[in-house]
Formats: sequence, C-alpha cells, structure tokens
Amino acid sequence: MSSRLTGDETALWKAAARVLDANWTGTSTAASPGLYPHQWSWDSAFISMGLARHRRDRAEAELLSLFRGQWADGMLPHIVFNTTLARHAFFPGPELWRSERQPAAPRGVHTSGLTQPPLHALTALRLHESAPDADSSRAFLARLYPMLTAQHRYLARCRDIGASGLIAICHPWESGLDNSPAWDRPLAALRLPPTAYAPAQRPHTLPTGEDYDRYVRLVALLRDAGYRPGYLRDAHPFAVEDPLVNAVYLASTHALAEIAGIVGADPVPHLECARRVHGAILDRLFDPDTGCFRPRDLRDDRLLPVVTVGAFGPLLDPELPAPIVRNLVDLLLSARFAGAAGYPVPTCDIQAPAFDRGGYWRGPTWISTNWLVWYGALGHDLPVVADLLYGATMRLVRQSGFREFFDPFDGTGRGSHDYAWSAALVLDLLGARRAPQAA
Ligand code: 2M8
Repeated sequence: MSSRLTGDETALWKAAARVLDANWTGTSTAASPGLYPHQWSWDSAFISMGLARHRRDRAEAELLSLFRGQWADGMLPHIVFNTTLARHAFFPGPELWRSERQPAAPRGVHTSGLTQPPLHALTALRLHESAPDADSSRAFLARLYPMLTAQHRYLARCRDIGASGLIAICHPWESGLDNSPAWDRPLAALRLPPTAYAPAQRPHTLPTGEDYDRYVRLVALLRDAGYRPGYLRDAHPFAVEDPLVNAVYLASTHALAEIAGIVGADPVPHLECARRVHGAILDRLFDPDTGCFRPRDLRDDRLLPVVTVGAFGPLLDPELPAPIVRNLVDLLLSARFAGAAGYPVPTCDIQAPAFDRGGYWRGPTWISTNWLVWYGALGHDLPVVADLLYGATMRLVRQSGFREFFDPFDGTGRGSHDYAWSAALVLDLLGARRAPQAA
C-alpha cells in the first residue's frame, strides 16, 4: 500500500488535526467544545492515539494529565474536571461527586468517582509502537507503568464483584455506552426517591427526565457510601459484567504484559490475569444458544437480553476461539448490524425493539466502537471486516464531519460537532494505513 495520503485523505487529515488543535486546553483535550468541556477517561485514551499521529508531545501529556486524577487506591476516574471553567459548565459537575471529601482522591484536582473502560495500557503500547524515538518512548512507558498497574490492581481488587476474574461496572456511565438499551432492565429495577435530580434543561441529544434521575441516583448512592469497595460488592443495586468493558480490560492486560517486558518488569502476573479474564468472558458472557456475548447482571445472575455493539468487544481477545470469531462475523454482517445499515456499526441490534436510530447510544454509529471492532478484526486477520469498518468510518466523517454520533442508515451527523475522539480516531485509522510523520 502507498505510504502517501491521497488529496482527499490529506484534507481529512488536516481537518481532524484542526479539531484536536482547537480542543487542546494547554494540558489535555476537551472531549467536545461546549458539550463536554472536561477531560474524560476513555476519550483521552482514544484522543492520545490520534495525537500520537499529529503531536506526539501532546499524546503523552494527555495521558499524564488524566492520571493526575488517579485516586490513591488506583481508581482512574472517568472525568477529570477543568477547574478553570465555571462550575455550571457541565452537569453533573464536581458538586455531585464531592471527590475532595474522599481521602483517596488526589488533592487539588476535582474528579468523578466512577471509572470507564480501561483502554489506557493498550493506548500506551500503541503510542510506543508508532514512536519515532524508541529511547524516549521507553522512558515514557517506564513513567506510566506504575500508574497503569495501579489502575489494573484497583480493577482486580475492587471490581471483581462476582469473584470471577471479570470486572463489574457499577453505573451505565462506566460502560462508556451510557444510555444503551443493555442497561434498561437493571435501571428499571432501581427504586427512585420522590424528588427528581435532573436539570430541567440539557442539550436535546442527551438523556433527560427519569432516565437521568436514575443515573444521578446511582451516583448519590455510591458517593454517600464513600465509594467503598465493600458497598459496591454487597449493596450497590447496579453491578454488571459487560463484554466490551472486559474485552478492553483483557486487551489492556495483554498490553501491560508487553509493556512490563519493555520496561524490565515482570509480565507474568499480567499474563495470569489475562488467562483468567479470557476464560471468564467465555464462561460467563457467551450465550451458546444465540452464539453471542451479552452482559451479565450480577444482582440476579442472568444475562441481559439486548444484543448491542458490545457483543463484538471480545474480538479484542487475541485468543478468542475461531468458531466464536466466525459467529461474531456472521452476526456483524447480518441484517441485525452491518447488513442492513449503510453506515455500520449500529450500537444496538437493529431488530431489537429498543433500537432507536437517533437515540443516544441506542442505535447510532459511533467512531469509538467502530475503531474497537476494526482493531479487533485486524487482530484476527479479518481484512475484509477491517476494510468494511475503515470504509464506513471514512464515509461518515467525509459526509457529516467529526460529529459525536451518526444515523446508521443515512449517515446524518448527530450530537456535538468537533468531537475529539471522532477526529483522533480518523487520524489513527489514516496513520495506520499510510503513516505520515507526526510533529
Ligand atoms: C458521554 O458520557 C457523559 C457522562 O459521563 C454524559 O452522558 O454526559 C459518553 O458518550 C461517554 O462514553 C463519553 O466518554 C462522554 C464524553 O465524550 O460522553
């Protein structure tokens, strides 16, 4: 393949780089101007991969800025607030989380008290793989390694609620796929107090009303329990083992083993953890009757009914058995996902009653989930699937720009404009194929 970008790709490259430059705050990248002005955890992991193709110094700064928010127990929060902004710049802001009252939270930084998919070790390894200067990259990895191991230690110690080797999410926001229909059943089981929490006005694409009250209720319960692992394990009403989150955890655990080798640490504990997570994903989240993966609700020990884009997460497992890979590819190409969508991959099974082509995480195509499926397909040597994902993603941004999410049938852009991970992942996709030099 040519190492030169075509004229059209060069234009796309420049436009994506402009978005990242505009969203750069001086220390990190705002997820989107206006709507999400702070630093989000898995956004930063995706953004850093794109920055590595454009401004390497910023790619490293992005991750270091995020880890400023890491708690003493290793928990990497899903939001690190930009304290230079007005308090009402985003709801829920620091006043809901009250991290400053938590002894484990860092001083001088306001954060949320939840986490998000642990993509960061995979990002760090990807940065290293494209680094122009191996020595300086190795030094950066050595600096990050203790933070990454602390993050994974927290997950293994405090989030293995089912004692299975898998990690559990305690809030839909921890999945990254916030409003996915996957969470409808456990959310419906949650009892709400008579008073509502949600602000009357939110941007129209975001969840409001009773849905939002449930999200805030879960945060208030966690916060009032001091974010204690014992409370999470024994009493918190939302605890789910999700295939996408656990597949990201597994891929990052493998990456951590590789990083350990690079920085002179012991990879064996990471490899042992990876073996356990691999087995538990297959044992607990794969449904042989339907041939796909679904989340397990730990509060009633049942698989949740709706099939979402998360079903393809386990493609990130390098050891996923070949017959299961084939099942997933068949499902992906079927009329339930890519087969009936002009702009795949829809985030929910098109044939599920809950599918909503315009609903936030309830059907639209997102660039982040496309990237994860693309990356998983490459790992299983599925070039046709990887090309399908690559092509669909490029058509989306050519047609509609770097929007937050897209109609899976006609590619119409929705949600915020100049969304950082959409731009960053386009840089990574272009760079992976035809790598120009980063500054
Ligand atoms: C969305 O999440 C925030 C809450 O944390 C929201 O719903 O207000 C999700 O798309 C999430 O995956 C993403 O990290 C965040 C920032 O882009 O926005």
